[in-house]
Amino acid sequence: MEYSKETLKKLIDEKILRHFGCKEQEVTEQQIYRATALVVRDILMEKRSEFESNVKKQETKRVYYMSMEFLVGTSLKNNLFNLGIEEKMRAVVADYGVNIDSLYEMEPDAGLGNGGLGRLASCYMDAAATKQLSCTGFSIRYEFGIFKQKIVDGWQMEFPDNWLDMGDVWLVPREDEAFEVKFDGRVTENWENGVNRVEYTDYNSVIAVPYDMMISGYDSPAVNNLVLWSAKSPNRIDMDLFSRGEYVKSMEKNAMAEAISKVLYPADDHYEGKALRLKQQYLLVCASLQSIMKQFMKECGDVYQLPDKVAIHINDTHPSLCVPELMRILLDEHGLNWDDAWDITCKTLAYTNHTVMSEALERWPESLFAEKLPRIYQIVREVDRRFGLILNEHYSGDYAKINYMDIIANSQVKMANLCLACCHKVNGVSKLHSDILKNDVFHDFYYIMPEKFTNVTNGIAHRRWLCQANPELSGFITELIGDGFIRDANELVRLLDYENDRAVLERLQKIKHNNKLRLAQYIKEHNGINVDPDAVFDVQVKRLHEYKRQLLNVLHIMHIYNKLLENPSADVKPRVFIFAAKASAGYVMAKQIIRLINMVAREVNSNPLTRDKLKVIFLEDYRVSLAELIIPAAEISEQISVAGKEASGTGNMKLMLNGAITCGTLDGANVEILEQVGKENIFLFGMTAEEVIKQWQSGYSPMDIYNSNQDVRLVIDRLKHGISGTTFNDVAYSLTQGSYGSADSYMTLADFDSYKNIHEEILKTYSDREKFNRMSLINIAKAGVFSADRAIKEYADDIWKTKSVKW
Ligand code: 26Q
Repeated sequence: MEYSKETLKKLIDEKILRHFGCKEQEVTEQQIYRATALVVRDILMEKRSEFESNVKKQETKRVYYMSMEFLVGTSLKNNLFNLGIEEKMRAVVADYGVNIDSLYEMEPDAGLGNGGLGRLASCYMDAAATKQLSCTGFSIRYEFGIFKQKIVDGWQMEFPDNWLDMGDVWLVPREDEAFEVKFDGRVTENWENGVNRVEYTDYNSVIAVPYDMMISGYDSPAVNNLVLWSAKSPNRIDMDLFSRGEYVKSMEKNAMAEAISKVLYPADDHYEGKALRLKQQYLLVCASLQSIMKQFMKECGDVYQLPDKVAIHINDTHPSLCVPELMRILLDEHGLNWDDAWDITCKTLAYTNHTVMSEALERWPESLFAEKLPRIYQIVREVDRRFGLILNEHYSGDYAKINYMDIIANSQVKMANLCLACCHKVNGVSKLHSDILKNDVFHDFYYIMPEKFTNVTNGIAHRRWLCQANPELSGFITELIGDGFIRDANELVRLLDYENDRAVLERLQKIKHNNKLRLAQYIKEHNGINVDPDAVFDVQVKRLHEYKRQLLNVLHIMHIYNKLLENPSADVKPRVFIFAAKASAGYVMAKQIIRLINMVAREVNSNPLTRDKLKVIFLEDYRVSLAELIIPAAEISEQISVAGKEASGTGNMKLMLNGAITCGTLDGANVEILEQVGKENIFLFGMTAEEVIKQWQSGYSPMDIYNSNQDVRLVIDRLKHGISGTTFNDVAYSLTQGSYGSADSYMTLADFDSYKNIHEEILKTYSDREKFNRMSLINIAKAGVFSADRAIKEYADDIWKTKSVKW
């Protein structure tokens, strides 16, 4: 259905009257925001019902994307854009005297994720809907998403993110589709006439209530659902306790049940065996699988056909309880034998790995697992026993290998091994990462089941990250090559026709300048600092982690500062180094690094000798909507992880698409960016993944670098002597001495010189603006392969074996 401006206006008027009982004259901006969102929601709902009936008619294979995180960001602009009614709606709200941009600013981010993995899930939902796939996302409706970050005296402080206050407009509660989820208790097995009857008693129940968030495709009839589960207590109060006068205690159980969906764990770097996290994971898996099976039984009814009709994707190991839970359903509820149940489970599930860092691989304490999920534990034990037999066949006598590959070993349940043993496909998220999985981390699995391993390089929602975040650039590209790139990002290569067109290159520079002005304005408002929009904007935005090496960036800035102090009148192009990053709340070193960046900023920005040539900005509370402001203004994209550690990176793709040039190591998807743009259009430095391993094995000694490299020594000594009155002895110690005998684990000092040199090269190149602009154009032109549309098609074709719904 087409919506005219008049219809939209009428619909909003109705909402205002019905929901707020007021007329146009009395309405507040916030009420207009809500009314507008509700009208958009109704439009989506109508489209969704149409799309669903086609999915049913065509018996399309359904995909379910299970993820503990979906970093949705804001929805109003995205939905209006995808529905093709943004301009109309702008005019409608203007009739109320409101600028639609101020409605956009009012909307809180749905911060239901930490970083890359969560944002990837959201980008994929967008692409799947655009590609007309039937794809349902499942996650948790955290009452509090990723914390709000404030910087106080250089320190990160965390505050709760009460997003539901305003963000709930996009959620449609479905109390009628709630499911029971059971924890704790005891399991007994009885063999009756050759049938194993499992009895589960003394358990504690939680009710999982779904909330639907609709996700529309761009210029597409498809509207899919992101289903978010909320935990509710089954009994409002415990009447036994209540009647005994224990009023407060009677409420306690409620609170315990409802705590499950209270808050997102803000760690994305290391895994912690917390009972509440295990319960969150089981809530997601158990409720989602019940919902999937209910739909499937209604539409098909033959469990043996499950793998033909349903694909379930496990986004990292966080939802890996899908393996034993689907087994449980098939065994205990459908009465299948083990072999058939296992066959169906393996063929239905696929798993994406997002990390090679061993501290991030999930391992649950066996006792906790057995206590919280007794039936699931029994099933995992049996999977482990049978997998052990296979391992014995292949690696008989090699106890170290078998121990490493076992699902249960040393009183731990290893979730990645469980996924590898079961899922029919396992993929890494960039070519390099997938190679490392095959050749190193999971080599012994690859050896016995090579057919499972595959690669799908990550992708990003280019419509959000280019068309919506950078409308001026997007508009200019449309002038040059038409608007076909919005649907098919590969069309961006046609920009190469303008590679030597002076006017085009200058216009690109002008657009970048405007975006820099917009960011400079924000910096002025939030940090109280004036930055020169003609300076080079050098950007590192991502979660804070040692392996991502924000420390290398800030040490190098300290070095530039030293050089400037030696020669304050040097004729160098001014630079602004921009950081934004949240650290996991318990990650002490990460927080120290944030403090260091802020203290360096304080000193550098206030020194009259240097402040016109060098500025350092730390923008607090990095989130999707802030990324949408920073990325279009970036000229240099810092992707400087130690090679071999960053599985892919997706910020690198977003920055490239907006014309920033990558300054990076050969890590993750940077390798594929190089492949696209060629070595003349990227600033590469540092050791390769292989060199990192070699150097590590041959005994890496950062102290030797400290002793022999004066630039390094000056910077590290400065950490010890203090910056803006604060010393950073722990940071200096970890770089040179290190605890547990591992100094500079991420080889920051080893790559220092190479990093310093590449930055000199960057400055040289920037002084030839035409050359730099051409590099920028080439980066935009070659970013098409990094669209999530490409990635999602690979998942659909190679892993899920599903097709677009025809229209
Ligand atoms: C695990 C257990 C307990 C609590 C938290 C976690 C947890 C949560 C989130 C562990 C890891 C994460 C997130 C990881 C992540 O974002 N990885 C990134 O995924 C991106 C998408 O594939 C890649 O581009 C990045 O390279 C990778 O670091």
